[in-house]
Order: sequence, then structure tokens, then C-alpha cells
Amino acid sequence: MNKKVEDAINKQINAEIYSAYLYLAMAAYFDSEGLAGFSNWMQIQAQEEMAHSMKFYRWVFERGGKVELEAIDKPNGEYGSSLEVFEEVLKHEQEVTGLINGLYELAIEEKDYAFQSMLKWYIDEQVEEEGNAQQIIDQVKLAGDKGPGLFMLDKEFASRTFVDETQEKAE
Ligand code: OFO
Repeated sequence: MNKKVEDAINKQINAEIYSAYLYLAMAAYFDSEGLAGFSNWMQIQAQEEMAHSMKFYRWVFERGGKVELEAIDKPNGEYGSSLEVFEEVLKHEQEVTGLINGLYELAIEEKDYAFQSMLKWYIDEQVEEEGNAQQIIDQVKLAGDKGPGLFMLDKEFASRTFVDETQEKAE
């Protein structure tokens, strides 16, 4: 496997696991606020991020490369409101989109056509991730930070379940 591509994927495995860790920290914030539905949404999000990292992990082995795991940074666990959390989610996902785009540029530079094709799944996924965060920001703004609106959203988010889309969609 091309060494530059292998190193970049190993970094991305770390970034995806960091995302999982960040969303788990956000889940813990929501639990500390008594918002179990919001916490559930974030726990599912953390599972999705682990699945994203595992898709890269499987790819490295499929292409005969070596997975090297690095330390995971400590995420911020302090937030002032639900709105602040989701604004942070959107900002984070925009950064991840930048990382995925960077990988795609590398795949072009290195003429790794198979990797370019595989990355299309992540490019589409990032559109969805940013869209979801933006939608929730709008909903939380409408609901207000306390009161019945937020309670209704909390109930709605309690029903989110995990579906491993990395296994469902064609690779
Ligand atoms: Fe892995 O998509 Fe979010 O970070």
C-alpha cells in the first residue's frame, strides 16, 4: 500500500475515533442536564463515528497496509446550552469534511483510483452529517433552550437507533 495514503488513513482512523469520543462527551453533558433523548442521539452518533473509523480500518487491511493506532485527544465536555453543543457539532463536521476532501486530493495526487472511489461514500456522508447538524440547530432554536419545546425534541431523539450504514451501502 502507498505509504503516504496509509499514513493519511491511519490519521483519519484516529480522527473518526476522536469524533466518537467528542460525541460521547456531548452525550455525557446531556445526561448531566437530564436530557436522556439528546444523550441517546449523541451515543448513536458516537457509534456511527466508530463505524466510520472501522470502514477505514477494514480498507487498510483489504489493501495490504498496516493499521497504527495513536492516542486519542481529550474532548471538551463543558457546554453552556444544547444550542452550543449542536453548533459545535456543525463546526466539527465541517472540519471533518475538510479532512475527507484532503484525503480525496491525496488519492488524486497518488493516482489511487480505488481509494478515490471508496472515499465517495464519506463525501456523501459528510453532506448528510452537516445537514443533520444544521437541521437540529434550527429545531433547537425554535424549541428554545428550556421548556416544552426542548422536552418534545428530547422525546423525539430518544427513539433514534443505530444502523451501521458502512455495512449496508455498497463499498
Ligand atoms: Fe465521521 O462523520 Fe462525523 O465526524
